[in-house]
Amino acid sequence: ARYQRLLLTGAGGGLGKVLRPRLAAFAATVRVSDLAATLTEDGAPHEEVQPCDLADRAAVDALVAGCDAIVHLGGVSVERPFEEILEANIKGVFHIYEAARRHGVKRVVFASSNHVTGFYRQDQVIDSHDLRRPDGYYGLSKSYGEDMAQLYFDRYGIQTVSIRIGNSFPTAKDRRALACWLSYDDLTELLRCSLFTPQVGHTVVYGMSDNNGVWWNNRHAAHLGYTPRDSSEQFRAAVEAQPLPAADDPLRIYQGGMFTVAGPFDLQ
Ligand code: NAI
Ligand code: 15L
Repeated sequence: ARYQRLLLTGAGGGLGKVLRPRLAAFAATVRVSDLAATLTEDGAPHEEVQPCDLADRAAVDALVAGCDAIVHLGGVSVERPFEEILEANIKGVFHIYEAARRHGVKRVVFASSNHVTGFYRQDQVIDSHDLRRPDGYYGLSKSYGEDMAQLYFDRYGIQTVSIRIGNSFPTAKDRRALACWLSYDDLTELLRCSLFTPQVGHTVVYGMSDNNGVWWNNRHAAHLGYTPRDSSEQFRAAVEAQPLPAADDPLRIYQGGMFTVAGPFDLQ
């Protein structure tokens, strides 16, 4: 099965750029979107390029029209002042779901984040039913996005997989990343499972590779059939050659690492 037209938001970002060519396997046409300034690459033959600010409700409505699934990666991806998060992430995710409802889109994959539960300690193992403990405004906005997904499933039957992505970059760069790294190939496989598993309701899954010493148990997402193939072990020797952070360093204590101490952002 493939979709007719899949929307990718955040297409100009780190993960968006990696995923663009890979999504050709999942849909006949991929509509790629980001802020105009960020969406600089030309479209491939299978792509439609449509810049859009997620904070603009009418523009998002037009962006979603004609699509039959959405991979929503767009938004502020680090801790920032509340006002920035409010526009891109909180209003943005509302605009996406409202447009999905109006245009009959039945499947969304939402790029949530490990920062929804960032205040758990690194010596704890949690699953998606544990209480959320966002580590900042960014984590809070992803928590809100998950609640939005649940509401639009309960009311309108729009199904979502919220992927609480760990750390998805070419390599795992520190000890924290060894536990939560997600390779691009495993991310692609998790997207495939999220887009094509028939009944997902609203499923929350942690996005991680088959790493040693993980903090997350995906028992409540087993129906996705996601089996990671990669592991961060390949980076362990290089990482462990680095000095160990001090015992009271948030990077060593909390799952969310330094996000737990970003800010505050005072009025200027
Ligand atoms: P990124 O910051 O490279 O990409 C996000 C994109 O969203 C950017 O290109 C940015 O221009 C766009 N964007 C920001 N505000 C916007 C707005 N108002 N309207 C339209 N587009 C806007 O982040 P990355 O690493 O590619 O992550 C993609 C998604 O996955 C994000 O939602 C991020 O929160 C989430 N995620 C990523 C993780 C990672 O390890 N890469 C970990 C956890 C979550
Ligand atoms: C995230 O949510 C960010 O988007 C990404 O840039 C990384 O900082 C990642 O979490 C992480 O926790 O390492």
